[in-house]
Amino acid sequence: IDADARREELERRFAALTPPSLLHIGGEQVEAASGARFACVSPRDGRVVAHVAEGDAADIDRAVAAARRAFESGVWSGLHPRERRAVLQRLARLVERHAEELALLESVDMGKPFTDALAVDLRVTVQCLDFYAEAADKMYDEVAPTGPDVLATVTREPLGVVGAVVPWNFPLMMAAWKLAPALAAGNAVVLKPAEQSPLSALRLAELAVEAGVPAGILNVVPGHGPTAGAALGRHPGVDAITFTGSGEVGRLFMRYSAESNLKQVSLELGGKSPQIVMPDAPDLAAVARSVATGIFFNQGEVCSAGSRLLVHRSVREELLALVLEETRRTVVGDPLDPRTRVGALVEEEHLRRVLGHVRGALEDGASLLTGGERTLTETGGCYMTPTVFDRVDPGMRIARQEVFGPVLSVIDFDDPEEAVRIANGTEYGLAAAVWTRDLSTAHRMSRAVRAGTVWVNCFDDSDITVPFGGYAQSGFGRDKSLHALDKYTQFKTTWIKL
Ligand code: TXE
Repeated sequence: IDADARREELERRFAALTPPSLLHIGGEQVEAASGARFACVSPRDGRVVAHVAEGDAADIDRAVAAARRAFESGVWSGLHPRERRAVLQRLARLVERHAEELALLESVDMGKPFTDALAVDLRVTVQCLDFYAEAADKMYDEVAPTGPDVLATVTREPLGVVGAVVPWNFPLMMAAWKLAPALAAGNAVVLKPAEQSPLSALRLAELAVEAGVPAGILNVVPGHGPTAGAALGRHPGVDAITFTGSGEVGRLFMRYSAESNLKQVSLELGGKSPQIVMPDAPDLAAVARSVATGIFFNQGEVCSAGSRLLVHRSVREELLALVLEETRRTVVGDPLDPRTRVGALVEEEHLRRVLGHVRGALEDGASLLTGGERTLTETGGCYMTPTVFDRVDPGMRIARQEVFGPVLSVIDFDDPEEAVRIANGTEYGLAAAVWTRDLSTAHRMSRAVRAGTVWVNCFDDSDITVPFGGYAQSGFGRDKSLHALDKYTQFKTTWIKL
């Protein structure tokens, strides 16, 4: 296809859309109680693409009340699980049918390449809805081995009202990871999308109504963190918070819980994932491609981004040359252009934050091999050139702090123990990769590295069937897989004396 023609077509299609702009509370689309709206600015070109109703504490109150009423009524939790399955499957089909429209909203709203939004975010969202829909009527309860005079059952019950607070890097996919298992288990949900990227979640709420999700079971309230987010975290009517975002705000949610009703909290926070390349790594060209994708995919705005390349000294020169070649080849530009691999960073403030990390690395003595600056484009917008720092010491800020941008740090090592020590030497523990041909090395290192996911000879490969989440200060609780259901259910013991 002609890339320019495709880009123009997508531009036309977006211009013809009316992006959703109202809160979804109790099955209705409503203005914020205050009447306020906030501007959605596309980082693609700095243009305002929508004015979205700005929810605050009053709207969170309304949404939690609607969710509580709907939950207590049994209109969802009291359904035969098979019926919940059917509704969620209908939602999956609707999302599939509207995939291009949703990918377009996502791409323009937060800057990721449309191609990736469609191929990754939308595909995973549909898979996720289908997976938990299917799980809804296949969860069996337990009978405990209590002996002949007792029948003790251990049954799963929904928690009630779940508050989901999600970030802007995978807005729809993160929402799906939270709400699909929560809804499958019979809960009602109040979702607060990030203020930078509310559009796809609002559209999802419209599709949920069409799919037959009862009024009040899925509420979506866009708004700012310190107002709407905090109100949800502190609300006495919320039974659990499921959060993905920064460590700083994760800590706040624990405090909100402690200071309100001790609601359950699960946190998926940042990362500083190492890619460890051993001297016997298979095919360095393939490693280089994977390293580049692992850090530049989604502009590096990925919690599991492979931001540290830990390379054995014996292969470092060869690998570094290949990585640099891949980096310089990575096309930065308009998210709607099919040639683009790295789109726009989410907003000016974030671009400034990432450039601040670059300055810090230079001050600390890291050596800048390529990038490190804003990319200027014809359309304006928040673009950054893929960046590689060499001679990074594990103690430097750039090796310890999450950058959340297209910035790779190269760190050398001499033996596997040193590699593991460096890998485990940050406060995070979300993901890691090991590249080696040796089976024992692969097993030993994946055991020794403290991370929720360890990839061997690949990076970022995944599937809805495996859990995702962090060790250490990358958080606790797992998204994806059947284990995610543990966050949205509680166990009841019923002890019957016979
Ligand atoms: O995250 P925030 P930001 C990291 C990444 C990034 C940094 C800052 O390093 O550079 O965090 O990004 C809501 N009370 N990650 O500022 O603030 C907010 O409205 C209640 C890692 O965007 O954590 C949004 O819905 N809620 C990451 C959500 O929290 C509050 C993804 C996330 O925003 C709040 C994103 C408050 N006081 C950023 N303040 C990952 N793990 O993938 C904000 N929020």
